[in-house]
Amino acid sequence: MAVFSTCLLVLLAVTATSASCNPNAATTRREWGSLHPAQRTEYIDAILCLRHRPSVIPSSQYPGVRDRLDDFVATHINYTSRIHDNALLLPWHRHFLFLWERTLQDECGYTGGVPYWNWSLATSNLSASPIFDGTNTSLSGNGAFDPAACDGHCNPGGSGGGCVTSGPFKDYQVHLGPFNNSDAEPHKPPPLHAFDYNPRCLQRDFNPQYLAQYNNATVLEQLRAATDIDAFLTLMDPSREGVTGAHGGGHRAVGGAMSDVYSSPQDPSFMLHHGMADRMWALWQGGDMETRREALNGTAVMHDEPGGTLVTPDFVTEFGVLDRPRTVRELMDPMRYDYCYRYE
Ligand SMILES: *[C@@H]1O[C@H](CO)[C@@H](O)[C@H](O)[C@H]1NC(C)=O
Ligand SMILES: *[C@@H]1O[C@H](CO)[C@@H](O)[C@H](O)[C@H]1NC(C)=O
Ligand SMILES: *[C@@H]1O[C@H](CO)[C@@H](O)[C@H](O)[C@H]1NC(C)=O
Ligand SMILES: *[C@@H]1O[C@H](CO)[C@@H](O)[C@H](O)[C@H]1NC(C)=O
Ligand SMILES: *[C@@H]1O[C@H](CO)[C@@H](O)[C@H](O)[C@H]1NC(C)=O
Ligand SMILES: *[C@@H]1O[C@H](CO)[C@@H](O)[C@H](O)[C@H]1NC(C)=O
Ligand SMILES: *[C@@H]1O[C@H](CO)[C@@H](O)[C@H](O)[C@H]1NC(C)=O
Ligand SMILES: [Cu+2]
Repeated sequence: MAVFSTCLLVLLAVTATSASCNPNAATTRREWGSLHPAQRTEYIDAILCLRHRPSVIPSSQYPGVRDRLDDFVATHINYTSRIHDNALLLPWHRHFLFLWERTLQDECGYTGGVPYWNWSLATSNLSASPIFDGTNTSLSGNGAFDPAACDGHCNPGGSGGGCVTSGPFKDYQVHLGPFNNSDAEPHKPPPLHAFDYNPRCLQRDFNPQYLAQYNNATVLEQLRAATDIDAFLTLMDPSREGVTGAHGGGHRAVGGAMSDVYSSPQDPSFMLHHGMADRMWALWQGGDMETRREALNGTAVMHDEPGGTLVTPDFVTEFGVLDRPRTVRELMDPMRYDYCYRYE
C-alpha cells in the first residue's frame, strides 16, 4: 500500500511538473471524410446548438452578437489585426479551436474532437468533397453562381459567390461583417461598426485553383520536411511577403465568408480548415518535439513588419470572453498545459 501510494505521488508530481497528458485520454481529431455519418451529424447539430445558446458578450454593446457562436466570431474580429500574418497565427488559432471544441463539448454535449479538412483530398473539385458536397452530412456546398454578390471578396474565377443552396447551412444566417480585408492593418483596432448586426445568408465562392496551387500534396510534404519554423511559415503563411500560402489558400478556395479575414469563423468550415493548419503544425513539431516545441519566429503585429517585438513563449495573448489571457508557452504543445488532443 505504501509503495502504491508513493508511486501515485511520484506519478502525480511528474504529471504536474511536465503538465503532460495521458495519450490514452487524448481527444482524437479526425478528418471529416473519415467520420461516420452519425458523427458528422453530431458535429453539425452541435454547431446549430451553439446558435440557440445565449452569448456571453452583451448584445447591448455588440449588437451583431446574438448567440454563443457569435462570441467566437466577435472575439476573432476583435483581435484580427494582432493574430494574423505573424508569429501568433498558429498559437492563437490553436487555442481558439481548443476553446471551440471544449464549448461544443461542455455546452452542447458534443462527444468528439473538432474535425479537420485534409486540403489535398479536394484540390480539383470542392463540390465532390464530403465536407462541401451539399448533402445533409456535409457543411453545405458552394454558393449560387452570382459574381456580383460575394461580400466584397470575390475570387477571380470563382464558381459561386452567392448563398449556399443545399445542406445543413442552407438557411443559416451570419450576423457580423462583411469587412474589407484592406482595413486589417498593423496596430489598427477593429473598424467602426465592426460589431453591427447585419443578418444575411452564408456565401461561398469555390475556387479549387487555390488548393491546387498552395495546398497540394507536395506542399503538405514540404511542410512536414521544413527545417525550421521560418521555412514552415513560408509555406503556411508567407503573408509577411504579401503572398498566399496554405493558410490563405484554404480560405480563398472556399471563398465568400471564408475570404473575410475578420469574420471568416462564421463559415462552419473555418474550424476544419484551421484544424488542418494546426495538424500540419503539430506534425511538424512532432518531427522533433524537443527543439520545435517552442519554435517561434515573428512579431505580434499584422504582416510582421520589421522592427516589431518578437513573440516569445512568455508573450501574453488575449481571448476576450472566451478565456483568460494565455502565455504563448501554454499554446505550443497539443499534449501540455490544458491540452490533451491528437490528430488521427
Ligand atoms: C491527405 O490526404 C492524402 C490523400 O489521401 C494523403 O495521401 C495524405 O497523406 C494526407 N495528408 C496528410 C498530411 O494527412
Ligand atoms: C465536381 O463534383 C461534382 C459532384 O460530384 C460534380 O457534379 C461536378 O460536375 C464536378 N465538377 C467538375 C468541374 O468536375
Ligand atoms: C439525410 O439524407 C438521407 C438521404 O438523403 C436521409 O435518409 C436522412 O434522413 C437525412 N437526414 C437528415 C437528418 O435529414
Ligand atoms: C477596401 O478598401 C480599399 C482601401 O481602402 C479600397 O480601395 C477598396 O475599394 C475597398 N473595397 C471594398 C469592396 O469596399
Ligand atoms: C504544388 O504547390 C507548389 C507550391 O505552390 C507549386 O509550386 C506546384 O506547382 C504545385 N504542384 C502542382 C502539381 O500543382
Ligand atoms: C526568423 O526569420 C528570419 C527570416 O525571415 C531569419 O532571418 C531569422 O534568423 C529567424 N529567426 C529565428 C529565431 O528563427
Ligand atoms: C476587444 O479587445 C479589447 C482589448 O483587449 C478588450 O478590452 C475587449 O474586451 C475586447 N472585446 C471583445 C468583444 O472581445
Ligand atoms: Cu483567423
